[in-house]
Amino acid sequence: MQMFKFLAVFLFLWVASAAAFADDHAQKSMADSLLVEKVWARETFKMAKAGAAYASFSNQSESPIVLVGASVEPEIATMVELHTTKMENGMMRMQELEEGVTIDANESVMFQPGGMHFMLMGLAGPLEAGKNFKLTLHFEDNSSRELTVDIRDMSNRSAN
Ligand SMILES: [Cu+2]
Repeated sequence: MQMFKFLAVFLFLWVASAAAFADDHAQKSMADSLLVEKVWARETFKMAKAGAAYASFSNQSESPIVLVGASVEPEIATMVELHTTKMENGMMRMQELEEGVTIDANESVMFQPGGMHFMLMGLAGPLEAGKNFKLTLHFEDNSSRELTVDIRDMSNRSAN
């Protein structure tokens, strides 16, 4: 009899944990719900201390995705900030997006020249056209996603 009780409790726990596990996986992480395209950076001059990277994002889920930050290896730059560009008194000014960037359900957001961008601060060396580097995106739900950023030459001004 004792053995049956034990078995019943064991089975209950097993089923409960299996259900919790399935629940966990029913909802995709923010990182997995995002379609990322056109990932690139502009080459920099030799002595540049900062660079910019761009990408376009499409949220393919029914809930908002919040990009809270990004990072690169120290061999590339010391830190990455999310920036936007605003016209102020006829001057283009960059501003940090401290709250991150929210991509609403089924919406797209473009990071592109003259607008939002990943600001690479403290470049370890110039970003050279033809090379690439890894950029990791960090999301509000603690998921992350690694991107390969292709470096393009200055003459290539289009987002493609
Ligand atoms: Cu910037």
